Amino acid sequence: MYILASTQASNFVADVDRAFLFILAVSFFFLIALTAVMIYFIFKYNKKRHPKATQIKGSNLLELIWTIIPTILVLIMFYYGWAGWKPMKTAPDDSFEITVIARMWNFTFEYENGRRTDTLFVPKNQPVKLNLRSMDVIHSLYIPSFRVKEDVVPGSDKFMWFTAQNEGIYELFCTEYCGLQHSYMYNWVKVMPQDDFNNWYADTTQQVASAAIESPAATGKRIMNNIGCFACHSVDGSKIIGPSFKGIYGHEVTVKTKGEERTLVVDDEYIKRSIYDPEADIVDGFNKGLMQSYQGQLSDDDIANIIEYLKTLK
Ligand code: HEC
Ligand SMILES: [Cu+2]
Repeated sequence: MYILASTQASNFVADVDRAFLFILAVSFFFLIALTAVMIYFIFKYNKKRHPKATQIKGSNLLELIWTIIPTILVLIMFYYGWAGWKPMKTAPDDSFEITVIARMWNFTFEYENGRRTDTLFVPKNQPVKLNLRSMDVIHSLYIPSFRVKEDVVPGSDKFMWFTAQNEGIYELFCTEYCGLQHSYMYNWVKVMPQDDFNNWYADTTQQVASAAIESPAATGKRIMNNIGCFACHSVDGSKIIGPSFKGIYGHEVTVKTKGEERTLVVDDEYIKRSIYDPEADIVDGFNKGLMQSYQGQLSDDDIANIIEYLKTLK
C-alpha cells in the first residue's frame, strides 16, 4: 500500500498517501474494467453479429448495484480524506512556532529569538507550527515530501504544522501563481536532529560574528540576497522588474512624486524612502505597486548596510 511512503518524511505522509492510493487504485480499476467491457461490446454487438437492435427494459437489481457500490467507494474516499485532513487542522500545544513571511517573490522564516532565514530549519521529531503571513498577494506554501500545503492569504491568520521524521533536505515552494517571478519562490527545508537544531538556534552570535567580520557592504549584499531584492533588481545594468542598481548611488534619477515629475540625486535618504515607502517616488519608466514596503522587516541598520553595498556598485 505504501509505495510512495517508503520514506515517511513527516507524520502526515501515511494518511495522505493512503487516501491518494485508494483513489488511484479505484480509478485504475474502473478505467481498465470499463475499457475491457467496451471493447467486448464492440465485438459482440456489431452489426454483423447482431443485425437487429433489441430494446432493454430497466433492471432494479442493476440500478441498486450501480448506486450502492459507488456510494460505498465514495464514502471510503471521503473517510480516508477526512481522516488524513482533520489532524492537520489542530497543531499540538507544544509545537515549535515559526513565522513564515511570503511576499513577491520569496519566503522568509522568522524564529522567536529573532533569527531570520530563507531556508526553513526545523528539528526532527518535534511538532513545528508555521504561522503564515503574506505581505502582498495570495501565495501558497507547499512541502511535497511532508504532504502539507496551505494558502498564505493577506490579512488572514493561517497556519500549517507537521512533525518531520527524517533528517534531510526537502523542497519547498510557492504553489499559487503570484506573478512574474513566482518560480523564484523555491527553497529548502532542512531537518536536523534536535541537538544540532538547538545549537543552530542558540547560535545567534553567528549573525553578529559574521557581521563583525564582514564589511557592511557584504552584510548588505547578504541581506538583499536573503530577502529577495535581486528578483527584481539587477546589479549589471539590465532591467528586470525594477531599475538596475548599477551606478545608482549619487546619480540623478527622475521620479514621479504625487504625480509630479522631479529629478533628484540618489542619497541615503532617497534609498531609505524607496525601501520603506516605495510608492512615495516612482522611478520614471517603472510601475508602481510592484515593490512592497519593507517597513518592519528591515531595520535602519539593515538599510545602512544595504546603502553601503549599493555604493560599491559603480
Ligand atoms: C517585486 C519586485 C521588487 C522587489 C522584490 C524589490 N523591488 Fe525595489 N523597486 C521595484 C520597482 C518596480 C521599482 C521602481 C518603481 C518605484 O520607484 O517604486 C523599485 C525601486 C527601487 C529603488 C529606487 C531605484 C532607483 O533607481 O531610483 C530602490 C533603491 C529599491 N527599489 C530598493 C530595493 C531593495 C533594497 C529591495 C530589497 C529589500 C527591493 N528594492 C526589492 C521592484 C522591486
Ligand atoms: Cu508566491
